[in-house]
Amino acid sequence: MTNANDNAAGAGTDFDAIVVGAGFAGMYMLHRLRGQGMRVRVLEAGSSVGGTWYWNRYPGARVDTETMFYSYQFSSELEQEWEWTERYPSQQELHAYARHVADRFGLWPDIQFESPVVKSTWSENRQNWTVETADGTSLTARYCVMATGCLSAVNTPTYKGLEDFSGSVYHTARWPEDGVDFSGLRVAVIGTGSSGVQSIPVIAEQAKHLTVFQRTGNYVIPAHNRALDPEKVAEIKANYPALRAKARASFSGNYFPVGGPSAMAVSEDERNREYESRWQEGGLAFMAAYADFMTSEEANETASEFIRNKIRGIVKDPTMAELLAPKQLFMCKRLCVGTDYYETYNRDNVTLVDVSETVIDEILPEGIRVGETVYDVDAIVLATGFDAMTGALKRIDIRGVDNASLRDLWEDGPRAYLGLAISKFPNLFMITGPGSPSVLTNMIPSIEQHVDWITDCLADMRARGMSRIEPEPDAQEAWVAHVNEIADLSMRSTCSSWYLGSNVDGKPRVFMPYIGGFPAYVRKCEEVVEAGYAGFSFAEHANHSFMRCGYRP
Ligand code: N01
Repeated sequence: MTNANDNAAGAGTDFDAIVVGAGFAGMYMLHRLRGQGMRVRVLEAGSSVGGTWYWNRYPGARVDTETMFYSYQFSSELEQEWEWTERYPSQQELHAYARHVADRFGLWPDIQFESPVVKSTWSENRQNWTVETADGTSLTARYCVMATGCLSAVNTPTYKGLEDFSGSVYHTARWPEDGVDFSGLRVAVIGTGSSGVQSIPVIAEQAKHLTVFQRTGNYVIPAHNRALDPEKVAEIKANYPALRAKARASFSGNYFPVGGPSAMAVSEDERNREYESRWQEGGLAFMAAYADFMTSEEANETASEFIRNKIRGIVKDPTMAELLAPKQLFMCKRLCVGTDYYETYNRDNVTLVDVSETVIDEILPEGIRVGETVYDVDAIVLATGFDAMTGALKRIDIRGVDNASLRDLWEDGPRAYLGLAISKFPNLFMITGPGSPSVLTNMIPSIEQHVDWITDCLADMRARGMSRIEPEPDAQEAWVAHVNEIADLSMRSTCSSWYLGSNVDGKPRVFMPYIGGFPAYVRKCEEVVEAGYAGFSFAEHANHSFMRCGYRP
């Protein structure tokens, strides 16, 4: 691996743009901005590229979106030359892909690793950002792009006694690079979201005993992961542009076969045949069986009960099966995709502990206490997720005009225009920020759409001699109101999930992503541009005098 720390040009001096994060968003942003002739520095906390696919190295980690479509589409050469091996590739394969992209597009020299950003400050006098890393280094740039990821700020529960535990504690999203050998150990996994669902079956195979602490049972669709069929791959590659366009035109930016408008418009037999066929096919496409899962409780219950019955059929112990059977609405939390997840609970070395009502009270040196019971363990795996969407941004002390603090301004929830930019924070962009479809879509097309929008915007600005952009407060407020209004139309905004921040103590409950679908959102971004960047203010190089939206002649 090449590390740029020593050889990047211009260290300590001005850049045109600083990009925070070298995940899939930061890498593509770097590529596009360099293509505009900009001098760019990427600051990355980890020691390699890949973001999510660098940090999440837990056992069993793999993507749950079909990877022929969970991949960059900006370069047809890249699309054609890269050979995916599995329907849902492992973290290792995704990380190899990220490294390949960095090699192929020569990204390494402009990325500075092991450089977590702690502060970013706008100077109205100098019209630039000063970005500081944990080691005290500061760099300046006219533009700052936060490519910090939606699910990157780790959520670690504050259990009493955790620091006194005598064994090892791991978080799924900060897994040791050299892996962990659980052979002969009694292991606890806390959390049954996607990370728990993927790691539990793999850890159970290795550990002497596994105790799973479940607060909420989740809906898990089988992955049916398999090696990719070379003929199918060739067919997809031959038709990539059309297939990608079809995916982009779909609500979630995914290439899912779309089912009927309403689960209640068909007979029970027909509905169950549809569910069975999607269960057998596996994966997230189950969500697209009918369009009214999030608007009709009755429709939702049909899918919920189908999956609960699957669990009852798989898990031999009826009490355990009922505990695993989810009680909340289907799709309320992010749907999970797993391999042998429910089957794992038939193993003799696996225990399931319900912590929904009697919670984990404390961690003792020898184990975990729930009520009166102590579970002795040698290692604890926290599969407890993330402070999603806002966490990574709020953990950086971001200061805008008049020293405005992003943390303070977002105390009651995020406020941003299109999820791309924030009023009072000129020349700062977010990739897949709150108020954009982001986590409700296939992330890579959403990332590419934002990166392309930002790049085009900066190119337009340069062509017209503009150097400062900032959303207008009223446009931002109108967008936030719209995001909330359409969230309220969906039952998804009514239940506990990280989409609303309810997994993090003290976090305000606000449905953060835009739920109106990828095509509607893309259209809105295009309309803003067509209307001369409606809702944005610009200033010129010379006098920084403001122009209300519409600087085009
Ligand atoms: O995190 P989560 P994740 N005591 O928040 C529980 C993406 N992802 O890392 O539901 C006890 O979903 C918590 O319980 P509850 C994907 O978008 C993708 O698994 O809040 N339990 C929950 O069970 C995903 O949705 C992939 O009641 C506690 C679990 O911990 C997102 O990342 C793979 C607790 C956390 O689940 C996050 O997934 C992995 C406490 N104090 C992740 N605190 C793929 O592509 C939390 N929990 C496959």
